Amino acid sequence: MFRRFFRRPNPIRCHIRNVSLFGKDYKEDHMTNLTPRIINNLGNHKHRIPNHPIEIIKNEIYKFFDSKTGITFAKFEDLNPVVTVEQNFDSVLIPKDHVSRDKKDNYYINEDTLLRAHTSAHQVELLRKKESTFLCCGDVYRRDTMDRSHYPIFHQMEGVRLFSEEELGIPLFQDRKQRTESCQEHYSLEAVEKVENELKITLEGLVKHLFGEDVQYRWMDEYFPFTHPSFEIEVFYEGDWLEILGCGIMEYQVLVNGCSEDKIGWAFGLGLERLAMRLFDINDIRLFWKSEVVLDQFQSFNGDFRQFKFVLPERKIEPAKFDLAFWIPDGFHDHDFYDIARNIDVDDAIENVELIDVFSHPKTGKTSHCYRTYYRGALKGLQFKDVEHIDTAIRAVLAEQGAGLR
Ligand code: FA5
Ligand code: MG
Repeated sequence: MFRRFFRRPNPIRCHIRNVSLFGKDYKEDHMTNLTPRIINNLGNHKHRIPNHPIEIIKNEIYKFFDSKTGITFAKFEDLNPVVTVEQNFDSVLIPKDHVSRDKKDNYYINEDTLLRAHTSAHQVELLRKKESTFLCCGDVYRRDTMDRSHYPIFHQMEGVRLFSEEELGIPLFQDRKQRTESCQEHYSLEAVEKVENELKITLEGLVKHLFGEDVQYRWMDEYFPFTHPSFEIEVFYEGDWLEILGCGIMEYQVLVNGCSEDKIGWAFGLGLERLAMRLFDINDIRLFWKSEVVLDQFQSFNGDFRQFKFVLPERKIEPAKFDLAFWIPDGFHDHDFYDIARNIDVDDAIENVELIDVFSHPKTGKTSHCYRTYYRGALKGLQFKDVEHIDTAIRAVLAEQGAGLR
């Protein structure tokens, strides 16, 4: 599907040089931080693999929207994950200096192009195609921490529903001069209340459809640059609250960008892995990538998604621990360490990594980081001899990048 070029072959080089993705060539620049590990998994979307738990959840959400809401949502699940900075950030009003644009958090192909970090990247593009009621599902990519609930590739579903004045039956617009906590400056309070109510009823219906009437969930106020007001839903899981989705009333300017300036609308974005983890008791996000085991068990899935229980692999050996301390190169971030480790650890032997110590030398001004890496496979325990080569390769890349190993 895609070719890769290295200027000079180097098996441990972390970042790519020039790359061809889905038949298009991209040039590297100062923003490039895409790794071979990510490229090799690009397009490997779990939401389209029959009987994969991510696909099962996707279909169950489709079923809810198709049968319970009384309206038709158009569905998009094959949009290119390679998007422009404009699509991912500008089109949804993310300010130029917003932290979410940071190189440490995203996989940039170059300064203009990245792998989408959320499915909201497609809101405006679909609105411009005159879609006004849709669900959009896709693989998303983020440089993140390394533990049992974070993976650099996961899947989101975006939902958007617009309303015209005619549909809502009340005036949409009112020049309110200033926005308040509960209402944007352009819309009438009545219209916002009605749409917000519709959003909340819809999403509460979805949560109950998935988890049952007695599910413990709660609404939290949130902030997103592209919705106002904004909310999150959390569900109770393993003794704690787990965030499953963000949502809100779409910013009027997003509708303007999407050539839909005569409407009002809601949007949400949810994480499919999080839903599947809670629903099927899959307690390690790496399991979604162990197709042989996951597909084998879900082969017998009979459609009763609430009764189905995933049998977790039994791992008898405790994680093997390695500590690694080094003087960080300029601009080094903990996400850089996790990404170096992920790029080398192609079989997912690492269960989690903790930054256990940060120390600044009073005389030299240098900073040292110490990381503790826990090695244990999602399917089986691992011994020192199984993972030593990974630790050695991580050290070699750090040295190549100018880290002073201690
Ligand atoms: C967003 O990505 C917004 N685009 C969502 C949105 C859309 C808000 C439309 C308003 C309107 P957030 O970063 O919180 O928001 O991610 C949304 C969901 O994706 C989370 O609630 C969670 O379920 C899931 N998610 C986020 N990060 C991860 C991760 N590292 N691993 C697994 N799931 C994740
Ligand atoms: Mg969030």
